[in-house]
Amino acid sequence: MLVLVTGATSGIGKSTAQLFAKNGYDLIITGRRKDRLESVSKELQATYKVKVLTLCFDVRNFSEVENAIKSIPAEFKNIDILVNNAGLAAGLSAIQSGDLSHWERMIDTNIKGLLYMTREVCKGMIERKKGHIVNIGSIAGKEVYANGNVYCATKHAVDALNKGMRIDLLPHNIKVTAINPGMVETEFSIVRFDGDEEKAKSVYNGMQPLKPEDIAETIYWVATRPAHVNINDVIIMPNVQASATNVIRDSNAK
Ligand code: NDP
Ligand code: 8X3
Repeated sequence: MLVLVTGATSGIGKSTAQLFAKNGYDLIITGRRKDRLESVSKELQATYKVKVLTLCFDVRNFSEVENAIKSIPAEFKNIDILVNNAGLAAGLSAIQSGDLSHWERMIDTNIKGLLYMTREVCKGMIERKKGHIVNIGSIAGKEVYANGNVYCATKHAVDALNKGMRIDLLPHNIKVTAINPGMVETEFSIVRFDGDEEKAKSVYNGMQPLKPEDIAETIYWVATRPAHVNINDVIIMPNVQASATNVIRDSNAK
């Protein structure tokens, strides 16, 4: 079995690649940071003796996506599972003061990148009449919170695309699932706050967020259900988080 994970250089994508490799799956891992891709690939091959192909490209650029998928050698062509994970939040501002470059980055990565990858990878799945696409949405795709406007809109788009894809790909025996996490401690908040590590850390002050491994386990679980079962949609939260903004924190935490 072969899994393609986008955004496997960090966080949820990296943990997902590790868990599938541990279970004997071959992998295609993608991201923009070549050095990180190579080191994840070396680790997976050495530890788990699986085959790993690295593809270094930006999901926002359709010709890069198209060329990367065309360049895949025969032994890696039959992708069984696509995990559309690459994504980000950039900034947290009221709509009237949003940074345009943040908006473009989120829309281009979270919506257009996911669409480009799906379009190119599902062609082979349709030919083989078999496949599974797992889209990483968010609690931000189910609810909207103050200053989250555009990020929430991109994840609401993922929610809609997840449903649309499932309908369109139904005649082709392709399963489609969305995993929608609450707070997960990865590089997500560091990216959101443009590299401000202190600010990023404070997001998780006095609470236990999810770990990327928790999401990897959920992705692995949905991908290993029997052929007649599809998990449509999962919302997974830290036990101290009831909704996007209702979080119980230890009052002694700094
Ligand atoms: P990380 O920042 O740790 O990982 C993001 C990954 O996406 C990296 O591997 C990065 O690789 C890749 N990526 C980002 N932009 C691009 C791009 N333009 N082209 C290719 N790859 C790209 O964050 P997470 O692991 O937390 O995020 C993974 C997904 O989970 C995202 O879709 C996020 O929205 C979602 N999510 C996260 C939550 C959280 O609280 N952490 C909660 C809910 C959903 P590189 O930089 O090398 O290109
Ligand atoms: C990430 C979770 O609540 O920061 O998608 O939007 S949240």
